Amino acid sequence: MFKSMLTKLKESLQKTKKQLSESFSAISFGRKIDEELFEDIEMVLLKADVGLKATEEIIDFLKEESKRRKIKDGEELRELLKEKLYEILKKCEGSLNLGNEKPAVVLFIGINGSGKTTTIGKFATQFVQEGKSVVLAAADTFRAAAIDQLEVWAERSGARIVKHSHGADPSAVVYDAVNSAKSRSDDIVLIDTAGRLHTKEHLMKELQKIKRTVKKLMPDQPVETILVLDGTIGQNSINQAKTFKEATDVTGIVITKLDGTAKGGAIIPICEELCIPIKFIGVGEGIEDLQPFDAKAFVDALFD
Ligand SMILES: Nc1nc2c(ncn2[C@@H]2O[C@H](COP(=O)(O)OP(=O)(O)OP(=O)(O)O)[C@@H](O)[C@H]2O)c(=O)[nH]1
Ligand SMILES: [Mg+2]
Repeated sequence: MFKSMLTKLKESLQKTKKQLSESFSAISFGRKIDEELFEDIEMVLLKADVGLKATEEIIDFLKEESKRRKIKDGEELRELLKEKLYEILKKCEGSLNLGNEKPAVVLFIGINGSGKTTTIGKFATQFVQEGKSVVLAAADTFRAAAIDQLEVWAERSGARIVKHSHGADPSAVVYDAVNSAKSRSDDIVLIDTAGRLHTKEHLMKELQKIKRTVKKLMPDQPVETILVLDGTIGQNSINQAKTFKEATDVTGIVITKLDGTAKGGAIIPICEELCIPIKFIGVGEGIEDLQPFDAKAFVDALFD
């Protein structure tokens, strides 16, 4: 990872760092290791949005390993915590699956305002900079301003946009986008969809229809399906994600808005409970503020 990216990551995780590793140090440094200390650490982890299940697992690990390695004080426990978080998060790294044909198809889904369109804009910019030809499919035909918003991103990034009018069938837009990209041998189609509550069944069905549409045109091509989760809502995104996962095959996660939230610790239960690769993270509103998720860089940024 480039140095500038690491700096940005550190900056954006400041609040989470305070909530997680700095609170940990504050209560554990200079203390002897006993049951009372573990109870205090448990509180710190829970407050940092690490969640009940992951917290229990981490505490068990700290107890066992501190005994086994004959660790005597809180400072050394910090290294153990780092080690455990890395072990958990490492399992969730993953890169985009763009398949072997042209175009690659990436579908973005998630609840209202989670950051889908912005994330698409960031991806489009990065792909165009790599010399790829990118098509944006304006399949959010529900919200009036959504098509205009995507159009701005198309201009900014240098991607081509395929759009229909407000209220059109999203699958029809997707059909046109993928079909035209296929005939022009474009590299990638990024599909923007309307924000939807995971509890609305007909909206979830719509996602399945979009996928079937792609599959009809490109039966052998994977549809990389990215669930965009808002990092500022912390653990609340887990239940949301579970319902999306039930409705459709989610193949990757992007967690946005990790800058400016203290709830970034939720990435740990998101990783543990969903078992879906976290492929990228959003660390700001700018074009360049999308980074591949790198477990080591993430843990280092939280602790160093
Ligand atoms: N700070 C910060 N803001 C972000 C990030 N990603 C998105 N945003 C902001 O979040 C807000 C919503 O982003 P959109 O991309 O419009 O979200 P959406 O999921 O497309 O929203 P709907 O189409 O209404 O469902 C915007 O103000 C974005 O600038 C991020 O990583 N960091
Ligand atoms: Mg949008």
